Amino acid sequence: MFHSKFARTGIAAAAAVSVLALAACGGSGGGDGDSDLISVGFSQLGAESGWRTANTESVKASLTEENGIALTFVDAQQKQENQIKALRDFIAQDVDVIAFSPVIETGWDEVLQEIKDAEIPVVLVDRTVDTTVEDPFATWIGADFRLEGEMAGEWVKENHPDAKIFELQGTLGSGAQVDRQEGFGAVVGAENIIGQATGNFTRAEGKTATEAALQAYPDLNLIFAHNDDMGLGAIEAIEAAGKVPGKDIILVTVDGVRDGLQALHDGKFNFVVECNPVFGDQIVELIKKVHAGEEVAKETIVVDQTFDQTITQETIDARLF
Ligand code: GZL
Repeated sequence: MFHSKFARTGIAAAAAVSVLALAACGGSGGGDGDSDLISVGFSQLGAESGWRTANTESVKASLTEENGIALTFVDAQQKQENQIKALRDFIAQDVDVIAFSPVIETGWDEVLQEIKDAEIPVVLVDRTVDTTVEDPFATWIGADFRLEGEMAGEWVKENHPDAKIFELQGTLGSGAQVDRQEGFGAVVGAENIIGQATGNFTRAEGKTATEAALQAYPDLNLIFAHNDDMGLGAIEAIEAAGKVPGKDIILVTVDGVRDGLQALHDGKFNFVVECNPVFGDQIVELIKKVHAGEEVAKETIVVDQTFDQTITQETIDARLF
């Protein structure tokens, strides 16, 4: 996944050099100049899910003045045009560093080139980009979405090899949707997936998509949802149809937010692949290194784990999100 991502974005080994060059020519943007805080423009894609809410909380708790950051945080309500506007505003404000989580992978070429021309380094957060711009960002931090799909697929292959699978896709064209779908399909076999529809990573749209799926595919008996929120919406639709989630219809999801793990503990989900949103502290460290012109790893993988119905209430209660 990362090879294809880097290949897609044409990132050359020169990335490290370009970051050092930025520092050398003082091209790291001026921010307000006289402040010793690092001015950071952060474009968050939205507030669509429990995962995003936890991620935003982690970002805001870490990118603070006490940690040396002057943060401008903008929520895009899941609209790419809002993110692009925010990124252009950050250029106009001449921030020191730009960080953003792209709602979908494509459509960023123009603004990424404008950011590069303004010599403002980019820290890419969570979602991935597919761009022709050379060396578009200094570093990316997030989860291995393809592996998450593969882990979900391995559990299905092991425990429900003959399942008739319906796939609730995340936001179409987002890195999380593309790669989870690829990883899952590669393991279970595309021929075992009888239908797919997007629920846009939200509970409401996951419910609507599942209502339609239950009508269209009466024999479906397993749903792979690209996130917990769509899975929770699916539970509502399944129960409204007079069926028992976790029994009549097996539910496999990704994220591991509290509501999802509670559904797992209550027997309504069957398997959850974690996608940890709490990495604001790591983002701060990357921002400081990039701003200082230090070489940083091109990617930082946030480690995940998996959960099944043996999960305890104590484990759920002790979690950060
Ligand atoms: C994954 C993140 C996804 C979550 C969803 O890192 O991009 O977006 O899985 C969220 O809950 O909407």
